[in-house]
Amino acid sequence: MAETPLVEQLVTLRQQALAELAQLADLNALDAWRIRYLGRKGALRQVLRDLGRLPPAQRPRAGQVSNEVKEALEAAFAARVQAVKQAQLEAALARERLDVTLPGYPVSLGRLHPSTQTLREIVAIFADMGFQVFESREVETDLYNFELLNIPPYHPARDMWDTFYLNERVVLRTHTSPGQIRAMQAYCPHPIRVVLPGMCYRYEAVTARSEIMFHQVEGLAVGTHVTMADLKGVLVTFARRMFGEQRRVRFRCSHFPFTEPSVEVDIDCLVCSGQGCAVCKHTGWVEILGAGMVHPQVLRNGGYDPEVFTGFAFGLGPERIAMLKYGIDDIRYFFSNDLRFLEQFG
Ligand code: 2NL
Repeated sequence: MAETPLVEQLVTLRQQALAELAQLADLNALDAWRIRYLGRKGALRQVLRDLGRLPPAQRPRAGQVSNEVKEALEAAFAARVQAVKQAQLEAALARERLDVTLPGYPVSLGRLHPSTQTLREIVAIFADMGFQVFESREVETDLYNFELLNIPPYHPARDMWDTFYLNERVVLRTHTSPGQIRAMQAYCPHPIRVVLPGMCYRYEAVTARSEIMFHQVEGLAVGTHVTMADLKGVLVTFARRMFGEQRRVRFRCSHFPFTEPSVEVDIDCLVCSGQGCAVCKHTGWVEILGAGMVHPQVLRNGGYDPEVFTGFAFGLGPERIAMLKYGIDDIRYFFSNDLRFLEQFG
C-alpha cells in the first residue's frame, strides 16, 4: 500500500535528521539540532500541523508514524548526547593522564630538636625523683642574675660570664640560677625540689665548645635535712639513668660562688670506657655537670634561714650532654639549623 505524502514527508524528515545528528560532536550543535527538529517551532511540529487537514481515514497511520518518528528522534538525540559527553570525558581523562602506580612524594615529619629531646629526657629523670619543673624568665636583672647569687659588682667571678646587657640593670640570663632564686622566694618557707630548664645567653666568641645561646637544666633541693649525701645519691642516679647503669661516677672538688662546698661530676668516658681517648683527653673521665651545697648567703637571699635550712643545687647543659651521648664534636651544630644534622635525631 502506498503511503500518503505526509507519511513520506515524516520518513524523509527522520532520515535527514538522523543523518545530520550523526555528524554532530558538540553539545551546542546538538542543542541547536534538538530545537530545529524537536522544538516547539521545529520541523516535526511543522509537519504535524498538516495532520488535522488529512482525510480521517489517513489520520491513524500518519499519527502512528509521527509518534514513531518523534520517539526515534528523541532516542537518537539522547544517545548522541550521551556519546558526545562520554567522548569528551575520555578526551579529558587522556589529557590529564595520571600514573597511579608512581611512588608518592615522601611526607616529611616534624620532630623535636635534639636539644629539646635531651632537655626533656633530663627533666624526666629528675621528675621521677620528685623534682617539680619551674620555669622562669630569660630577661633578668643584674640583681637576680649575679648579686643574689653571691656574685657582687666587680667580683672577679663575673669574669666567668660575658654577658648580654640590655641596659645597665637588665641582662639576658647567663644561667638559669636567677630562676632558682625566684623559686625559693615563691616557695619559702616550704621545702622545695625543683628543676629549671631553659635557654641561657653568653656574649662570647662562638667556637666548637661555646655558643652564645645554650640550654641549661638546673636543680635545687632545699629542706631542713638536705645533705651532701642526698646530692650524691641524686646525681649518681641521674648519671646512670642517662648514660647507662654500669657508669662509674666521680665527684671532684670545684668552685662556684653560689655553692659551698662545690663539686664537678665526671663519668667514665663513654667512648673508651676509661681506657683513655681523644674525647676524654686521655684521662678516662668526662665532666657531665657542676653542683654543690647552696651557699648560706644564697639561701638567705631566697628567704630561707641557713641556720634551719640546707640545700643542694646542680647545673648541666643539655647540648653538652647530647654531645657526649651522641658523639657530636661541635656545639655549633645545635643552632645552625642544618637538616642533615637535625634529621639524625628522632
Ligand atoms: C654548671 C654548674 C651549677 C648551681 C649550678 C645553683 C643555684 C642556686 C644556688 C646554688 Cl639558686 N647553686 N646552681 C650550682 C652549682 C653548679 O652549674 O657547670 N652548669 C652547667
